[in-house]
Parts: sequence; structure tokens; C-alpha cells
Amino acid sequence: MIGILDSGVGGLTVARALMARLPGCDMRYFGDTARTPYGDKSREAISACASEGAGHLMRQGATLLVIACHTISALAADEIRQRYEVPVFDMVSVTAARALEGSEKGRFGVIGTRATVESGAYETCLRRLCETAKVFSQACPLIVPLVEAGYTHRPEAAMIIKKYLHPIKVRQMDTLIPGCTHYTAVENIIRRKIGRRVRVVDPSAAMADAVSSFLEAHPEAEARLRRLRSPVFEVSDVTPHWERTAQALFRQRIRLT
Ligand code: DGN
Repeated sequence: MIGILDSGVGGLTVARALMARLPGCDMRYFGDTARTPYGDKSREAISACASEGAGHLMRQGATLLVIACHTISALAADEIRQRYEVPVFDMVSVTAARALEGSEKGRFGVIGTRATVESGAYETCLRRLCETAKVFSQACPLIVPLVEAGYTHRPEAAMIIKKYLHPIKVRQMDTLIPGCTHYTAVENIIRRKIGRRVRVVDPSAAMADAVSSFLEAHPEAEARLRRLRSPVFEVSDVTPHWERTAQALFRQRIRLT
């Protein structure tokens, strides 16, 4: 089974892309809605919460882990990788690699939660892959609450996103990394406000491609993932609000357990 780990329900945007790309694979999602958001927590708190979530998925039988949350990927991926022997995919490595593939000038704008941006994980990863990469990062802490409040179509959302993207536009970055799961829900606004000249990376598609290429190259791993039942969507706290938000982000009716 592919274990998909998230801090809440934002990772469902990644789960959706994975499930569309790999319909024959067994998948189980776990989102920590009881303790979300992780984006304003310390490294220690994020590591502790994420380790519990990863441990839970491993006990349920995961043979491959997808960290479908940029904040966990930025702050706790190495720890999770060290602890378990299964292949672990994280949003930061996969998205940074995809960003580099199509960048002409090597100038990257990164937006994400406060924790992701302050960790410098995207900068580190981009520079490891390309020494001359120029990276400018901007924390956008208001976007997650706007999305979770269902404000995606309100003018307030567009105004706030425009303000956040302004410094990236001014610095003439050629590629934008929307480094947070929730930004998929406001992708149209982001594209409109950043302008046509900037390429916007799709982290969920990058993750679906990365896992599917890995499985093509490792048929023995794929055999262990063969789908035996419907996907399970588990969260640590179920409320009507999380059910509504989950549905909006997954864009389909799902049952949270
Ligand atoms: N899933 C988180 C991320 O991708 O960074 C956003 C939600 C949160 O925990 N703040």
C-alpha cells in the first residue's frame, strides 16, 4: 500500500493526482486534522507529529510513503527517510527537480507556509541540483486559512495573493513553485496574478510522475502495491468542516474515517 501522509486535508490534492495516475495501486491517506496546521509550528513539533503519522501508515502496511505536504517534506523528510526502509517521496525534492527541468534563467520564486519558507529547504534543494540557481522565497500564511474557509472565489483572496506575489514579480523570477498543497485550490488566481511570463510548477503532477516512474523501474515494488480495496481516507479528527474542505480539495465525494 502507498501511504500518503499529510498535516490535514491539503494533501488530498496530491492524493487525487496519484490516484488518477496509478488507479491499480492500493492507497491509504492519513491527515492530521486534529493538529493541523503544521505551517506555524516549530521543527521539533512538526517532526514529532509527522513521525507519529508516518509510523501509523507503516503499521497499516505501507510499503512506499508519499509525504504529500510541503511543510512536513521541508522539516521532517530526512528523519522519516532514516527511520523507515521503504522508499519515501517528498514534495520538496520532487517539485524542485521539476522546477529545474524547465527553467530558462534559473530564477525561482517559492511560496509556502512560514515553516517551509523559514526552513530554507527549497533553496537548499534547488542549489544542490544547480549551484547557480537564484531563489527568492515568500511565506504566505494567509492562503491556507482562506482556502479552508472556502474564500477561494472572493476578491479578498485575489488581493492577498497579488500582494504575496509582488516581490517575486519584481525580482523577475522565471519559475514559480507553489510550495504548499492548498495552493492548488487557488491555482487560477496565482497564474493570473504572476503573469504569463512566469512558469508555474504543478507539484501534484510532479509527484504523480515521480512515483509512477519509480514503479515502472521497480516492478517488484509495484507488485506489492497492487490494489485490493478502495482507497482509505483517514484523518485524526472528523468534523463536518473537514468533510466539506476535503471534498472541495479532492474535487469528489469522499468519506473521511
Ligand atoms: N499541507 C501543508 C503544506 O503543504 O505545507 C499546508 C497546511 C498546513 O499544515 N499549514
